[in-house]
Amino acid sequence: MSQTKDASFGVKVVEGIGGLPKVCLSTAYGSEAEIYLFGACLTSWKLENGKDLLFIRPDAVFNGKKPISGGIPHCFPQFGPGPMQQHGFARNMEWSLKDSQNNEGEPVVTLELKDDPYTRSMWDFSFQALYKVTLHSESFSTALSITNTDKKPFSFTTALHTYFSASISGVTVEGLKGCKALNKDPDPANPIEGKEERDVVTFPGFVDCIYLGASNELQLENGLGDTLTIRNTNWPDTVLWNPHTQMESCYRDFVCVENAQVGRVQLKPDQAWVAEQNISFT
Ligand code: TA6
Repeated sequence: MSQTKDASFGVKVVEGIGGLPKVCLSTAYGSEAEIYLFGACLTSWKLENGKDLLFIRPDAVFNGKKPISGGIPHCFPQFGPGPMQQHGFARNMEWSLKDSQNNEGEPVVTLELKDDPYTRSMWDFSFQALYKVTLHSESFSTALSITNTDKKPFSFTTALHTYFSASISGVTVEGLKGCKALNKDPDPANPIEGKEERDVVTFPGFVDCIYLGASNELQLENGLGDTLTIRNTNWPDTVLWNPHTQMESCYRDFVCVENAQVGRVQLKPDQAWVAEQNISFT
């Protein structure tokens, strides 16, 4: 890929679908990303060739109420089902754009979410979430930090529920061999414990599996001819999900490979937890 400089790179906020504000990032090298402030959802990541490597489900709504189904929704402060709504509240709240910069042709934005009466009604703690996204020529990086701004301790679980564009019959994920697996198929309420024995995981049917203590580097072949490397720091777990015929209209076109923190993180007042990921085209 050429590394030609272009003057029209940077960060701008425009009206997206449904009139929702969206932050558009573009590098000097032609790559682009879009992040809706609603849910701090990174909905699009394109390389110079214009191909979107992320996926938005056809049933996604952009109404500022329901979470955006696709891209990279946040699950916070709860991953999956539990006392709160599924995957917590961060994905259905408007985050604010706290900072935006250009570092030598690579845009960096930081989005922020804080507690308010709505979050307090479900989770009675004061917190600050900061989500920093940096777009590079052939990759992007995210850093999520959660700070306890309360006077009492709290705990949470979280994930970045990434939807990748894919052709599911050709998808493979490498790097999970040896991990402890919690397989939610057939009963999500009673996951079956096991160990991943395969070098290469494929998606011949319904898949919903949590891998504990996963590698900090995975390789995803998306079945469309692209290889992506998913690296992380301090995201201890990985979740693989494809709904198969539960979503007949679109299951062939995406796969979710999620960096997750399924065990509870405990934070004392003023403590912070930070986890980073980098997703690169190889
Ligand atoms: O991360 C996998 C998962 O937790 C699945 O169990 C499935 O429920 C999925 O997320 C979809 O969640 P959503 O609420 O976005 O439809």
